[in-house]
Amino acid sequence: MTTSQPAGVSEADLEHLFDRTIADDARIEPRDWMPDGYRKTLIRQVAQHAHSEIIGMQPEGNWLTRAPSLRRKAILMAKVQDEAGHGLYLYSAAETLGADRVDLTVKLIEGKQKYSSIFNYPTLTYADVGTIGWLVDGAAICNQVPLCRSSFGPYARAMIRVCKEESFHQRQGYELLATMMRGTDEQRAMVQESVNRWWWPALMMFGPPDDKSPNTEQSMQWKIKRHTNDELRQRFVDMSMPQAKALGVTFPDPDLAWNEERGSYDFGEPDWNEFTEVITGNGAANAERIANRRAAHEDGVWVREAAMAFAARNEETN
Ligand code: FAQ
Repeated sequence: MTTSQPAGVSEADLEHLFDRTIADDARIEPRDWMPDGYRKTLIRQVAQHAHSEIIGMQPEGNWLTRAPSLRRKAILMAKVQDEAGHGLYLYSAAETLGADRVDLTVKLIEGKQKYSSIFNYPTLTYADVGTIGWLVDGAAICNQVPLCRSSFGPYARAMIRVCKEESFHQRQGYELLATMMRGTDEQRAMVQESVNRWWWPALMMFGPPDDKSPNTEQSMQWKIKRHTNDELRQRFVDMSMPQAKALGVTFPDPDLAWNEERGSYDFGEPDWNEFTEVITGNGAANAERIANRRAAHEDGVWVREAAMAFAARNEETN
């Protein structure tokens, strides 16, 4: 990893320029000088984000062969492919920071880097496809729209396109659930049961509470993050409640209630022990997700070798 330091310019001057760029709300670009901690934090967050998009293909991918119609199958296939694309933009953004894509994947499959807790829950019914679109993509949008203003240029720009696609994902999930809610009692029950399972894990996507989040303060100072985990969680609850009412479902939280004074919903505490278990590898689907990712990585060896050989031959002939 290198830090550009033009000859004759002191580290203090570069740091000053970096601080001014952040204070002015301008973007840090890959060739700019940046503190090692800033680079390290970004690689950590962007890699975790990239891994989440790629691992996140699995829960919904589970229903591709069993989608109930050609139309639903085409929508789902497009959505899952979009997630692959998001992973690729994000690995590219990590590469601009000096990270190596294969190295990041190896760290993921060796359990040295995290991915979002949400993808360690199984998709038990077809309604889960709709609920993931509505709540999981909904939470992802809530978290990622502010990241379009993140201080690191390539990450912020990647987020603009990602958010546009996530909005389509959220709409297709909502539309799927709305269709099921207009169906039979059995379908309505299937939707409610699915929402009951995904609500709390969706709230956990925003990360631990602010007083237990070791990275938030520094990431906010660097304007990598623009809001705290709790601020975004609250925004998500407020955004989801009217949608749930329109859909005709409830969330499994007896403490959910409108707070007139705050102009927001009060809500209960997620089970943070469960969150810790899931992010330390003990969730229902962790082992399966990583085993699948490892197999795909190993199956892809010949493709990577062929691509490298092709690139090397092109270089020789040019
Ligand atoms: N899961 O100090 P903080 C998607 C870790 S994409 C697992 O608060 P930070 C699209 C955290 O890394 C979903 N680990 O950390 C889609 C840290 O561990 P470390 C992914 C979590 O970074 C939809 C430790 O806990 N989105 O859904 C989680 O300031 C459908 C302490 O936490 C992003 O990655 C968690 N939920 O804030 C795809 C968005 N939360 O690294 C397919 C970008 C926290 O120190 C289908 N990331 N941890 O060992 C972010 O905004 C932030 O990284 C947070 C965490 C908010 C996730």
